[in-house]
Amino acid sequence: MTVVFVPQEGGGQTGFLTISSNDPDRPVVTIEVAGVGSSVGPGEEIPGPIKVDLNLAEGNQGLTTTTGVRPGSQVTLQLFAEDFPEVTGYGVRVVYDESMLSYALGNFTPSDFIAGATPLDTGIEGLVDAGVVSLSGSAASGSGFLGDISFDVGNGFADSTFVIITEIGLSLSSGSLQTYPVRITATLLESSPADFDGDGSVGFTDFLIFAIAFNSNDTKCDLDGDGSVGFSDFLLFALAFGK
Ligand SMILES: [Ca+2]
Ligand SMILES: [Ca+2]
Ligand SMILES: [Ca+2]
Repeated sequence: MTVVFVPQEGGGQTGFLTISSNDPDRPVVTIEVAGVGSSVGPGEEIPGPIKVDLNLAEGNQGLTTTTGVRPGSQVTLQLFAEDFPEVTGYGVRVVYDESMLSYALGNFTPSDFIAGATPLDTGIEGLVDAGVVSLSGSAASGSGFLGDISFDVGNGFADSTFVIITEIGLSLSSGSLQTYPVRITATLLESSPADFDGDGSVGFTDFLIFAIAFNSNDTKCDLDGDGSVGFSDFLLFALAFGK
């Protein structure tokens, strides 16, 4: 039986798990449970044997903050093994703010780091467990690309949000399970309103879009919201340029 702990606030939490059954000797069993909540926000990083990278180019560029995130977009984290012992499987527990992001089952796409391993993912709102297990006994060790995990950005997204790996589990070839409590954060930031093409920065292509919209009533380029694209918008655009 798996018990999932999703605290509404950080810090230590305790409670009781009561199991009622038709066992005549012990019809009710009460178990004390405790856990530590880690909030979905900035905090001290606790590294582990998996790294995240928000730069989708091949390889680990170590990008842990990305801009240009907007409602309706999708954010993908690349996962990388670092000096794994010989493993037949691995998993990560990822928490996120469900008012801003959502995870659809199947949005974890493993690499062939462990040949022929079977992907598994499960989750509830705000939490996903994803990983692979080798049913054939194939194993792998060392460092390398593990796969992609993607989140959909909802209409509730504004300003910034975080995706945090809170636990890593490795299934060792010896048969034992090694777990690591970690805190590995990917920070997702909204883009500037002047990033008209949504590529994450305000650059020359945005200037071209602005130039075309100048003197029109294009709402996207009406940065001060006065109903038309004019000189005051140009000043706001100039302030954002290059950021
Ligand atoms: Ca990369
Ligand atoms: Ca841009
Ligand atoms: Ca305006």
